[in-house]
Amino acid sequence: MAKVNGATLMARSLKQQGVEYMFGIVGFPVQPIAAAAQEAGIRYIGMRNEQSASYAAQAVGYLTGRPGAALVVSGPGVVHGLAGLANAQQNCWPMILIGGASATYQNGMGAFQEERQVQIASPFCKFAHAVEHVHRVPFYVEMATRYSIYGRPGATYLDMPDDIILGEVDEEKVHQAATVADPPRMQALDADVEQALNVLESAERPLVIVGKGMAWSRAEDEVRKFIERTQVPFLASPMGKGVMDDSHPLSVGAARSHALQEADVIVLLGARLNWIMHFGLPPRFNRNVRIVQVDIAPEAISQNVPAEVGLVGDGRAIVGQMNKALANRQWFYPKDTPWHAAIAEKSAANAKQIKPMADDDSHPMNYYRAFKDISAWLPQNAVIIGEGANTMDIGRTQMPNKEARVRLDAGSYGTMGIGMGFTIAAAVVHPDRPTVSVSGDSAIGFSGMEIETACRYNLPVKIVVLNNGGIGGGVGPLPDDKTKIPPRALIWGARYDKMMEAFGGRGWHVEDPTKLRGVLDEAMAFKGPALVNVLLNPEAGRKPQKFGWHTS
Ligand SMILES: Cc1ncc(C[n+]2csc(CCOP(=O)(O)OP(=O)(O)O)c2C)c(N)n1
Ligand SMILES: [Mg+2]
Repeated sequence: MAKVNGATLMARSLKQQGVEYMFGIVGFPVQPIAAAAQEAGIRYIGMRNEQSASYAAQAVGYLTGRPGAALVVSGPGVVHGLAGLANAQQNCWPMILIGGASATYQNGMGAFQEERQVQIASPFCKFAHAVEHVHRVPFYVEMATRYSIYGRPGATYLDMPDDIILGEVDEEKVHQAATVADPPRMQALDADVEQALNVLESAERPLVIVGKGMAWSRAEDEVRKFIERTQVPFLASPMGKGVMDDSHPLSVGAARSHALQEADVIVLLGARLNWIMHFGLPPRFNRNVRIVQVDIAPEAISQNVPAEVGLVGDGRAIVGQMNKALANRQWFYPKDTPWHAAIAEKSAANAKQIKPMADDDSHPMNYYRAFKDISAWLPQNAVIIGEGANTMDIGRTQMPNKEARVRLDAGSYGTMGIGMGFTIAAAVVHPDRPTVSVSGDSAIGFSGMEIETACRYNLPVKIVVLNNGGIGGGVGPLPDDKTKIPPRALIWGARYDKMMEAFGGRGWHVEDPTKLRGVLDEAMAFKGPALVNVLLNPEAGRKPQKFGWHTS
């Protein structure tokens, strides 16, 4: 009778569940799983740190709708992978972490890299389990897949002990599992949809907030129809950007603070009132703001601010319901209102404030000058990854998106180090699109060795490092007394471009802003991985803010 081992069953089961990409680092005991994955037709990408592997796996999940897999060795490999689990949990992105484990018959004996892996993974996972019999591998992979994408998406963990990976069973004895269908799309009650529209109709200063939940549910057509039909101004969350075209006239992006502060009714579409949205509380929000909330998770309704109407279910299905219900109504938000006028006025004032900085050709340059050329250079269909503090926050306002699911950044967990994993994931999922990462010089350091990964697979990623010599700004030349180096300082002008060249890609270093565009064009024309290191003034900062981004 034909026999099959655990590694092969794992690979076949993942493939059956629509898992097309695996990121990992091999070693004891997972090498056979990586080999079997390639054999089964899964694209395997060998990474340099398990953090990046698990960041890449979740980006694949978000971009494709099926979880990506991360494969890590026992003990320290799993511990590194936890960073990705935590990030996936906060972002609500699906992934499956597969941790090798020491053999079950050595449990508790102090085996090589022995760790209580299911226990440490559990707090960050929707489902975490050890596989205890070879024939049950497909059962657990089905469960891990289903939990990762059904309901609120998130991370799952499977523990694969050495003796399960190498153990064999008769093919006939394998517990076959069904293929997980795409998630069912739950709808809201029609009466609640009507109530939501009643609240919206009663608004004087309505605002729609579009979150990445809409991108996840592929609701872009429905959301676009909803905004066009209602004519309500909208604000995108950092990764909800592109569900609506950022350049749409109803976007309040450039008047964010004002819109949040003054809106009297907010329709939250797949976005949470967490720190990114200042918890929905004063002084950043109107004290009496009324909330209509669409979310896939019932327990998310009314988080931080009680929702007047909660619509629980799939974003695309529910916005579609709202569009249908709107067919029976005459109402739309009028074009000539003081609310539109106030938003337009704030946007214009914002643009006026930025213009002199964007036009400033002195060097070292400031952020807005760098972003002027970067955004003019960005191809419209690019996947854009942003990472850093100022680099990411300013980049969010200065690099527009036209499409859904093409903006990835530090996200709900504010994680530095995601950039290279996300960039590599985007490049393998979307070989047809340019992948551009704009990273701070601190941010690039967290996973910088993945530059070798990008070069090894010859992924044509374009990385721009905004080099201000520090975390949120540096000090320029460092003091001779090294004990006096400020904690935020890095080497100003460090040549990250040479890291790229060291591994076979191409790098450029730019100090003169008038040279920046030409260099960016050269980098784009180059067929392989490229890094453009842009020297910024260490003192450059954001335009003066009424409130800081990171504080409430
Ligand atoms: C894992 C992790 N460690 C530390 C931080 C704290 N942190 C926030 S932003 C940032 C880096 C910002 O500097 P940089 O990437 O150079 O961007 P800049 O603001 O200088 O443009 C750091 C270290 C974090 N968010 N995540
Ligand atoms: Mg910096």
